[in-house]
Amino acid sequence: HAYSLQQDIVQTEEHRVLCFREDVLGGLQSYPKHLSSKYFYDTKGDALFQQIMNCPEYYLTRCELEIFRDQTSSLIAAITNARAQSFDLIELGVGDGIKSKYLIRELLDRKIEFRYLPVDISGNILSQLETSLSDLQGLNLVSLEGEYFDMLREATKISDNRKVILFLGANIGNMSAKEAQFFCKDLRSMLQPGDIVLMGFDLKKNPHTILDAYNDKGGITRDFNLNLLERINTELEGNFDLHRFTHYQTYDPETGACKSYLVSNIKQTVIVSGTSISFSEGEWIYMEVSQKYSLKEIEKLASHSGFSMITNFTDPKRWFIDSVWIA
Ligand code: AVI
Repeated sequence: HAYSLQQDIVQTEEHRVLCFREDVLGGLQSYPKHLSSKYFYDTKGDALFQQIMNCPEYYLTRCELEIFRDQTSSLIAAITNARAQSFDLIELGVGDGIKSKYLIRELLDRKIEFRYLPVDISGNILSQLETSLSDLQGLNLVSLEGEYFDMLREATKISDNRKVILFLGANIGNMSAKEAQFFCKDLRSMLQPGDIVLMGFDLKKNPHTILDAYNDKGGITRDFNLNLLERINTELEGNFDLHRFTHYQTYDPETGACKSYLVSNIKQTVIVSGTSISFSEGEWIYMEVSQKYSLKEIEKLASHSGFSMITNFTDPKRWFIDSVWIA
């Protein structure tokens, strides 16, 4: 039995690398070139993202933390129902889970019955999370490592409890506006009437404030982007020279799209898994979008995907919003 389990682990690891290679080569052989920011989060990427969240320019985490710290009771009122029915609290892309810990602690203190199922693509961050939650007595915890919908399906298999989905940190922003529409529709199709979604959005604001958050003076965001090239070097036998690429960040206040690119400083050829990829001087790789929303756009996203917006929570500066929807 132990042997077959070991085999299983090896196979999923092989499959993971296979998908990674296919995505990377597909993206680098397209025009324009692109990579997926979901691959930012290896062990080094996790650490860099922690540093970003502590950057003075990166306001998002602090704003949402304020919401969770100062409005915990109202948040609980919004996600629990009158019948005090037990529920599954499923968090997609949990990361370090510091914000949700406010909620979880309060739910436990009030003896509200629930189970916590954090989902993340990074097994590394999930084990860190388990350690950080280990002081919470009586927490019923099941971590799920993998892609959002695969794990949501797993969670649905485990039980048919009422579901409360947390999707915080403006993770939705890492999808294009179109992808976000599909995502929310798919999410709705996996839920039952009465299930709740609590989604964090970064709001449109002074474009300088937004651009600065992704162009930090310390260059952490640059390193965060470059780290994906390093990951490709290590995991896919690549030979990217990180010094030959420059981070380029943009924000378009009209569409709300904040995008990052890596630009090739020179004409060059890079090998990835035995495949040659050539870059002209100034050619870019599109790395990530961090989409910003207005309240109107959030309302539209909710209603077009079959949810009703029940309430919203914002920080005092009104820079960030946690929107609560019911299926
Ligand atoms: C995880 N995600 C919401 C972050 C964001 O703001 O888009 C990732 C990030 N990229 C650069 N800085 C932070």
